[in-house]
Amino acid sequence: MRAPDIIRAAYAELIVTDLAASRRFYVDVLGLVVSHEDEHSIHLRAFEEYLHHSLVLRQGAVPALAALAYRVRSQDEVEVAARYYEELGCRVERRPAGALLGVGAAVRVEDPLGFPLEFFYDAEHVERYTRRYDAHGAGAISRLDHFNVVTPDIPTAVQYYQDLGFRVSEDIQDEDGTIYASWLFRKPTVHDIALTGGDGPRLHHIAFATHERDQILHICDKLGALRRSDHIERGPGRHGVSNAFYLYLRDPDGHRIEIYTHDYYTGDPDNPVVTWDVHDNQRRDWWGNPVVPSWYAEASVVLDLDGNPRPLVERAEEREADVTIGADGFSYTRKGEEMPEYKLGNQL
Ligand code: 4SX
Ligand code: FE2
Repeated sequence: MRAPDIIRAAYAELIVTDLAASRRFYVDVLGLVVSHEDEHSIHLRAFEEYLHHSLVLRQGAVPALAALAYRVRSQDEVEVAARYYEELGCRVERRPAGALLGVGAAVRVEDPLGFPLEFFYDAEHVERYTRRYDAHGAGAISRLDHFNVVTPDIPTAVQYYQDLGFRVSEDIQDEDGTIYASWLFRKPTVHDIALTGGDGPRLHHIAFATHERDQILHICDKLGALRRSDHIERGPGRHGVSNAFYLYLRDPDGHRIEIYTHDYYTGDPDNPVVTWDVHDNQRRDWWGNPVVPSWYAEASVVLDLDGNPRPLVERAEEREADVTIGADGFSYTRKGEEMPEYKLGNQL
């Protein structure tokens, strides 16, 4: 059975414990556009999106990921996805038209890595706010860009995604060939999905794109002005991997949201893969700023299709945080040179 023709990462459904608090964060602070809301859920989109939603917030008891949705190229591909996962022996549920607000007949699966995935094509079109500059504000978020998930066995996960038709753009390895993280794409950017090595399945973050770095800096300024700087977890900064400008926020439930801009085009068939050394201090922050421990350690619980939390499988291989914690002397800014004394204290 061939793999479905996936276009891109399209939306995420998150369980949140206080819908009103989430609304204040995603709508009042981040400026996402409400496509639908009722007492159980809020469907949101960013300014350039014309499909009904790129983020669904659903009220629930425990913060968790309920689904990551990929858009496929046609309605026929939804059934191709169903058969593909049936053949893999995965649990597959068809959601008829009308079952999911804003999207047509879709399929949800529990994938081999333990993640709840959705495949859809038909979707309700809504107003695209591209030229609604009156509504944008200085921190305008344009569109969903990617998902990042935590999974214990990166080579197995990379193979699974390559079989689905994704291509690797960048990864992080050590000299023994241990792979700590990998970035893969369908749309011609650095990624639709990033695989982060750790106990999984867990959701590391979902990322939205802005057009400009200024918009990310404005979000920081706005959070400061609102005395909500505690939503900022990491950044702003420049990634090594992807070259994107970034900011990581934590929502009121602790779900991690990245705001991301200025990665690069990857669409040619011979797009070169970039491999980073796990000891390179500039791999995750091009300016060499340390990554905060919570960024490595914390991630959201993932639900099965019944809404129950998935048990975690531990990562057996070395963890990136352990490789880079402490003054092990193996990290470098210039290979072969010692780190200056004042840097050794914050090596994570
Ligand atoms: O921290 S990394 O520079 O490895 C990185 C993390 C690069 C791109 C991303 O989207 C990300 O979340
Ligand atoms: Fe990211």
